[in-house]
Amino acid sequence: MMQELKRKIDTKEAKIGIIGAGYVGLPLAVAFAEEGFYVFAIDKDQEKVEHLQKGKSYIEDIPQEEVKKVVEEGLLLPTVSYDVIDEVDVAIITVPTPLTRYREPNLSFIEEAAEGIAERLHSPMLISLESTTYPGTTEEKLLPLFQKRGLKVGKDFFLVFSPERINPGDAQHPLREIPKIVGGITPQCGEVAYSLYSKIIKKVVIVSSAKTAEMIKLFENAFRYVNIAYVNEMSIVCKKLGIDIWEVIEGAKTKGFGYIPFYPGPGVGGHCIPIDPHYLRWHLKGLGHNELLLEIADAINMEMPNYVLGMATDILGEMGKALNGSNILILGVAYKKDISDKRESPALRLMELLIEKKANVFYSDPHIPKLEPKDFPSQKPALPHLESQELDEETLSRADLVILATDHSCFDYQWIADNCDYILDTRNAFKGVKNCRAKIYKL
Ligand code: SAJ
Repeated sequence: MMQELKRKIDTKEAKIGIIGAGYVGLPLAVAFAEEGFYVFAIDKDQEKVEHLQKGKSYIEDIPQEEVKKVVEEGLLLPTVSYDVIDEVDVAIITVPTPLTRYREPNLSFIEEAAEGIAERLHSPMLISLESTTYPGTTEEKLLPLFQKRGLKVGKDFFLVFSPERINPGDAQHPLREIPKIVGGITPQCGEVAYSLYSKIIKKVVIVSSAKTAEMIKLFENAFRYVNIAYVNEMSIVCKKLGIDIWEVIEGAKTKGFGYIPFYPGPGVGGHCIPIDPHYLRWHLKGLGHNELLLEIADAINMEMPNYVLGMATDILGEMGKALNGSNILILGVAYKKDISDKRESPALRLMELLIEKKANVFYSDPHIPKLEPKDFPSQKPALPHLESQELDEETLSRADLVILATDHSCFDYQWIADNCDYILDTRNAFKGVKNCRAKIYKL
């Protein structure tokens, strides 16, 4: 069976079903289709499927013409139906793995996808789980579901975990260039997945097990989370010592080895970094191990919006003003620079805190035209509907305090600093500004 499946992959006869056509699944589907595979992009969002069927892209990194071409060639087949799994040789799961409101893993999307496959499992077939999850998910959750069909893993079907490493907005690291980790339930599983992913990705690395691959993803992202927490705390320490953290970081960078620069900010946003460590922590708690470092890192990173709120309060205090009734302009609400993704954005948490203190909050972010109550962490209906303000002299003059939360490249920092009085810079974005009107405070 393995040889038959590998042959179909090598000859590109193999049909691929990708479940979850989001920022991970869609680029993967387009890449396989461009290689000449028939690819079903399976998504329960009818609107997304219709968009794709019209050859339209809803992912910034995937150009319209790339989608249009493979759809018109009949190689990319968008559908809402799992029934197509009956005819695929490969099924790849790229569904979201968010947190619940209580910051615990929400595996419901993976379970739904796995059940959809299990009902239609046939031989031979490769299943690859890409969604970030805790070590053991593939072996403990997916494998038993598939084995119930009476088929043998590593013989009749092949099961791997292969972490997604898509980096939205990062043109330097396109999908084909990002090394792909593959960990199989059996060595044969890893081999089959290796032959599949090698068709579209330059470097594929087989590791010894699915749970090793699951751990690698969490390990690499928890590394970021902890190091960002470290530099966030050091920014608070340096403030107390009257030392410029940004100069300290630049100084440490001169060493040139044994040090990797991270930068303080208003908090940690995104769909990976603040989320993934919780999958590990939650799993370890279940095993009776209280993971301390991640717990402390989370506390520090989650506290940053509050810390920035405190700085804003002190700055307004110097003007004899209170937060209550002050006009605060937030520059940049995306979770990081030059993208339009606002998931878990710390700027939104900061805005919520300011609104709770009855400040008049408005924002300007060319990447994010509007905000609704559901965009804010608490999702309280009482939160405002806001629209991104045109960044002109009138908007700036309305602000008692301008807070730079996301350092988009499109902002003209010299012009901003020349046209307002007080700035709180949480990203050192104004470092190049000279002789300006504004008094600039920074983390
Ligand atoms: N952040 C800081 N200080 C830093 C770095 C990041 O405050 O020094 C903040 C960002 O502002 C953002 C959050 O942390 O709010 C996450 O930033 P990120 O640069 O880690 O960006 P992400 O979330 O897009 O992370 C992705 C990850 N890619 C995948 O998981 C496939 C990560 O592994 C990449 O290293 C990262 O992009 C990247 O390098 O851009």
